[in-house]
Amino acid sequence: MPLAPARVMRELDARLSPGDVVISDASFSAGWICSFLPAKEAGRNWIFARGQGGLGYSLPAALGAAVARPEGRVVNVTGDGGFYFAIGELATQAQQGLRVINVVLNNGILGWLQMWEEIFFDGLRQSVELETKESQPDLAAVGAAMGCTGIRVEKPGELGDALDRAFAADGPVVLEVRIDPRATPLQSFRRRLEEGAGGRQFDRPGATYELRPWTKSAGASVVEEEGVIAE
Ligand SMILES: Cc1ncc(C[n+]2csc(CCOP(=O)(O)OP(=O)(O)O)c2C)c(N)n1
Repeated sequence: MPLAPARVMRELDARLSPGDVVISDASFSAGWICSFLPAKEAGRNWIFARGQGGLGYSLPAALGAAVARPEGRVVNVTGDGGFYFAIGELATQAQQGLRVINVVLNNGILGWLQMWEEIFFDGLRQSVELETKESQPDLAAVGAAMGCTGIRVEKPGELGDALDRAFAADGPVVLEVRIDPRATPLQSFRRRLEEGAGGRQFDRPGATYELRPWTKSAGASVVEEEGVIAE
């Protein structure tokens, strides 16, 4: 506890068959799949939001895949941030009775951006939280309200049964898994977070990120006065 996303991939792997489709949203979901979920066969069965890496790709993409493979099983893996982009399409999945398992890796935060801010903006934490202690969206309940089976998992030991239920369902499922908000599949992020103290100090080739010159909006001066943006 909190649950590691690699465990989710491991449990998924045990239940997937050749021909099943896995769709990844942008951000860490793609890294968890690539690192820990071996493809069962060659072919276009593992589908990623590449190109622009647009969040919100996977839920509607899963709709298309499920229509194309009505006998198959489609698993959509997404973060909570990406999931929010296209939540209305859950109703379409339900209307069409599509056998999509929407696995939401819910870390309560825009994880990639939070770590990017922390590493490259000297510990800044701004506009990334998707919940507070007092207010946490219940995504399994959202799924149920939209006509899907809603399942919520918080403990690693609950995961197997939850996935068995999801794979046995005849319509769409929202399987919300609360995961560790500090988990990242990016080795470079892990290393930099362990090393700490400002990403601009790294001297390994390819390990530095040069910020482009700032374009300041009218409101930016307020932030500057607080000394958050150092130039
Ligand atoms: C449409 C779109 N808007 C913004 C971004 C920039 N972006 C990349 S990763 C990320 C955070 C995604 O958060 P979440 O879906 O919760 O996944 P996590 O990073 O926590 O794995 C954002 C906003 C993007 N890739 N696509």
